[in-house]
Amino acid sequence: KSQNKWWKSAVIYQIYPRSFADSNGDGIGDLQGIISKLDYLENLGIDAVWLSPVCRSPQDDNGYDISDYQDIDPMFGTLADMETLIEEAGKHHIRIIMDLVLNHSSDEHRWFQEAKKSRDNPYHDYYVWRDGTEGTFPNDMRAAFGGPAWEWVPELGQYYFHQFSVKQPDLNWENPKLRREIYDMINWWIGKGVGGFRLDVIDQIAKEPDKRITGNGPRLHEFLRELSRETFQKADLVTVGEAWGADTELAKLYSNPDNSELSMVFQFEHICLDQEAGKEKWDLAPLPFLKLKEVFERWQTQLYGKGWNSLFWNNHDLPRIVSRWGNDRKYRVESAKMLAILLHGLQGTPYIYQGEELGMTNVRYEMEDYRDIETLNLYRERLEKGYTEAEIMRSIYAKSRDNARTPMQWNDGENAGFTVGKPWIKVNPNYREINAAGQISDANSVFGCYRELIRLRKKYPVYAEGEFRMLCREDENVFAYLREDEEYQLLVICNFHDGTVQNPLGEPDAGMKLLVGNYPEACRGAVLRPYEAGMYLLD
Ligand code: TEU
Ligand code: CA
Repeated sequence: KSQNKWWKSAVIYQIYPRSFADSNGDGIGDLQGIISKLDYLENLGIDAVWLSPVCRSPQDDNGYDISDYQDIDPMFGTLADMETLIEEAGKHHIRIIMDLVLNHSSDEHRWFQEAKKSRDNPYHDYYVWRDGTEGTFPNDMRAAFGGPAWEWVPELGQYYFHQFSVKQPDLNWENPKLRREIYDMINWWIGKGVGGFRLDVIDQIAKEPDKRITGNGPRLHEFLRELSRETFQKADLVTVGEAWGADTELAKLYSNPDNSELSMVFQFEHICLDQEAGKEKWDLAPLPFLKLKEVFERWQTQLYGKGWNSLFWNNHDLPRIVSRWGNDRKYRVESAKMLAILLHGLQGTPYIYQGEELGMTNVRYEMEDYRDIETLNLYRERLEKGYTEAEIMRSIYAKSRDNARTPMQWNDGENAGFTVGKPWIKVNPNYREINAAGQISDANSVFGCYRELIRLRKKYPVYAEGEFRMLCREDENVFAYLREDEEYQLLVICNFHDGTVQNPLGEPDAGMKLLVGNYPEACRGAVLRPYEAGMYLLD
């Protein structure tokens, strides 16, 4: 068992490969493209890259529908390219974390092709089937991307269960043969030298559809402990489970310091706050700021010493944070840095999603320019339900997953330097102002701020280990907290508001050393300017 927890002071960078860098002009990002940007990533200072899926896939859900777990999709390159990436990244002190999609496979996976041949095919029980008659579903469960969660296979006279698209049949974790096959596959990747895994919707593997159970099924942690024992515990890896259904108690199980399950989870409590209670993410509501503070405080204090947090504002499913909870018009740079400072002072492992370090923003496309299956289905469904076009577009502008999937903005040249061909999805038109080339050598850029925050986390153990204390809990504009260990006290003050506010902590005194801020001159007096943020070391 490995006790070496390198990932506690690491910062991880997420790459969405198809939108990162295209090396061969087909308009789709690829592995050689990533290899060509390793210097950029090393300069930023990150320790590991989480790669969204690059395995062979018909791309119904952009790679989250895998048809061969042990091969690379030709769109991204070859297995040899993947081996080169792992090796070259290593030379840049970067580990490669793969995305494991274990809740479902593609319907084009060999297992599923076999499974639907007959009820007594050895692979039939790798998936979740129910008898029935055509048109009468086993129950009324719905799939995440719309429509029923059951699909009829006339040849078998059975339905298969799918929590996501029809092309993503759910795997049956009750079957020990399937589990063994998955462990062998994972160990094969470990043998290739990957640095860890991100586990897609891992809280949904132990489903019991007859009881309408999808998340947090009764056997979930039993399966996870077996998975961890058979695979992850044999190497020095970081593992992070995507768990929409995790509260702090469950997170302690997942990230138990005894290493019996995973290193940490992604939990989404903070990121679901700006939607109407009990409704969908498309049903927009203003962010309840005091609630946001309460959620962070609860996670920071309850996991202290008992589990491990991941820290994120963004990923490939979420809108851009500067557009969402900052201000991408008047205070783009200031608010992007404020959000970075707020998050990077907390305990946990920070994740930066590609382009976040540049302050990349949401987009507003014509409907025909959207690509995401979830967005396309939503548009159709809500039109049918009688929503107006304007209402639907408002939700899509705010929450479409394509906000995160526009090509990485490398420079102000054609297609933002992402491709010399025609990009698979349009580039955000603001790439002439917002791009990496304009920021990498500017310490005052958003990039410069992220780079500094990463450097500080490596320098002071208080970031990884310090205790968290919330300050001025009731303040409706300011998010402020302390982190403390025996040696250091770190103070973070953030004005979350787009106007000037009173600093509830009063005027900064001479004993406060500013480590990072987001205005050119340090704060004077007892006010905080719009989105002003500071991270201080106290003596
Ligand atoms: O996402 C899990 C998930 O539940 C998503 O459907 C999420 O709710 C949605 O994107 C929010 O709008 C993971 C992956 O991150 C996502 O990209 C995949 O589409 C999904 O699993 C299926 O594999
Ligand atoms: Ca390409």
